[in-house]
Amino acid sequence: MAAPGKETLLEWYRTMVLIRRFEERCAELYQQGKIGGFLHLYIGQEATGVGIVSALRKNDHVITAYRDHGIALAVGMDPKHVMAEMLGKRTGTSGGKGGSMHLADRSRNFWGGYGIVGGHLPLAAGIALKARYLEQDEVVVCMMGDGATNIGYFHESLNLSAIWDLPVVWLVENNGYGMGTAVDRASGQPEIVKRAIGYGIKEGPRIDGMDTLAVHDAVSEAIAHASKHGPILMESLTYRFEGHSMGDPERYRTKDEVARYTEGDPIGRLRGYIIDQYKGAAKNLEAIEQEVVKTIAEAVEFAEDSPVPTYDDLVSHVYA
Ligand SMILES: Cc1ncc(C[n+]2csc(CCOP(=O)(O)OP(=O)(O)O)c2C)c(N)n1
Ligand SMILES: [Mg+2]
Repeated sequence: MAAPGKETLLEWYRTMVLIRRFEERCAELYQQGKIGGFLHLYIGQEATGVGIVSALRKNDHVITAYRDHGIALAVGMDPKHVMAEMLGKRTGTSGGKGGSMHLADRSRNFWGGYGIVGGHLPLAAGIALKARYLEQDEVVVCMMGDGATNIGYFHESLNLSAIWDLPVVWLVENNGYGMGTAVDRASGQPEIVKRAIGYGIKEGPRIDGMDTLAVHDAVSEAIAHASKHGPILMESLTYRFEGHSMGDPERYRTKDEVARYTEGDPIGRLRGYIIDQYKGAAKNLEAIEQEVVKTIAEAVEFAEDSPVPTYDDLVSHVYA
């Protein structure tokens, strides 16, 4: 696959730094009681999110679970309105009624943002069925955690995708744990891609999910496969640097293990690659870092200054 050029690499870098800084601020706002509910950070997994979104073609779709801030920002949702959603404000992307786990933007074919583990897999199959039925060349990339692969929806959705020949990339973000349970304690077959054989679908690769370029290339190939031949199951091997959600005491892993992974920080890796490839790119990277700090400050200001939903907002869009 052709190597991405400097502008593309800088754009990926910008997005990854934006996600990291956005979530660092979210953690602070959570501690201050300004963000309520659950907050699951994507920190450490940015290469996977940005690698995937950068591989989508114009009309492709992406759907994910509750660890969704990175995808929202990578598809280009405005950080101001995403931050307002985090704070439950009226100007938020779901009018302040969804919060952290329910970011979505139909205009960008980003279908959310779901809190029920595995609950979005049948929706991904449905979106793909629409494309297949209308003979549209659209692929759905359905991201899920390793934990979601042990839920009944996984079986139903992968089986349907096989018999209906649906254009889906089933993409497991394998970060080693489902809450505090390690993959090999939860899965009889911890090499999750091997389950493809049970459904008669293509067994895709297990890729280094900390390497943005590797994710981009592998997902581009998987999309090409899904578009021509139907479903494929692949894994991006990644790691979350923070706890499962805020307040996780993290008794299931050692500090040494976390330190080993943070040494291979995906943002640092992409930074190093760009500097190796392009002499003098350090100044571009620094400019991007400064610009992101400004973007986040503006997003927080916008969100804090925004009004909370009204009573009428509260009782609208409610199915009863
Ligand atoms: C159906 C269902 N069961 C249990 C939960 C509680 N729960 C929330 S997150 C989670 C772990 C999922 O882990 P994984 O799919 O690996 O995603 P990760 O958090 O690692 O991104 C569980 C069990 C839930 N939200 N939904
Ligand atoms: Mg997991």
